[in-house]
Amino acid sequence: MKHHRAWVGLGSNLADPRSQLELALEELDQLPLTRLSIASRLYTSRPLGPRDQPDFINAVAGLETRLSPLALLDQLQALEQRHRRVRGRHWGPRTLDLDLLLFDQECLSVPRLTLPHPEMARRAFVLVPLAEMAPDLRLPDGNEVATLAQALGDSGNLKVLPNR
Ligand code: A4P
Ligand code: MG
Repeated sequence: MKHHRAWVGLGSNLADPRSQLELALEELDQLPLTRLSIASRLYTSRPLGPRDQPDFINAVAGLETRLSPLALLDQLQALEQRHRRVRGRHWGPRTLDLDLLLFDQECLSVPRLTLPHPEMARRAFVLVPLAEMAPDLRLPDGNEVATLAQALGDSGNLKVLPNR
């Protein structure tokens, strides 16, 4: 079975976001037929969308997987559910959000999954961590991640989270 390279965006703004992300990175490495090959630093950013919520912590992970895109999405959604369950439903829907950003150079549009992730080219909290790990990476449309990241500049006030 062929190995694929997948990039996953992680986000959290509830219930100790740093711990949510650190645990999630370990859990990504434990998924079936999958290993974590690289993880970005953790970043804080102001919420995109409704502003009356806490700042986010975001990161991006590079996976090597033999799962199909939809099988990987199943695993990511199950992992999100586990974080919600552990923390209880009162914590709301943002204890852990996992977005499948890229899967090789595949373009896909089915109801459950759009590849590349349709918002990624507009989000500094995705592009900057991704460019940090893979400066030469391009989207299937030919755009370079690092160039897109630079074009967004300081949108969202993205900052590297200091070590604890
Ligand atoms: N889906 C389709 N394509 C994909 C894909 N490439 N990756 C479907 C993941 N899921 C994909 O996702 C909704 C549905 O999208 C899923 O059923 C899946 O089949 P969800 O995570 O359940 O719903 P959601 O999180 O409420 O919506 P969505 O669209 O994922 O929200 P986003 O885009 O993740 O935005 N601001 C900062 N600074 N940092 C953040 O991380 N995140 C959000 C959430 C808003 N503002 C933010 C951040
Ligand atoms: Mg999501």
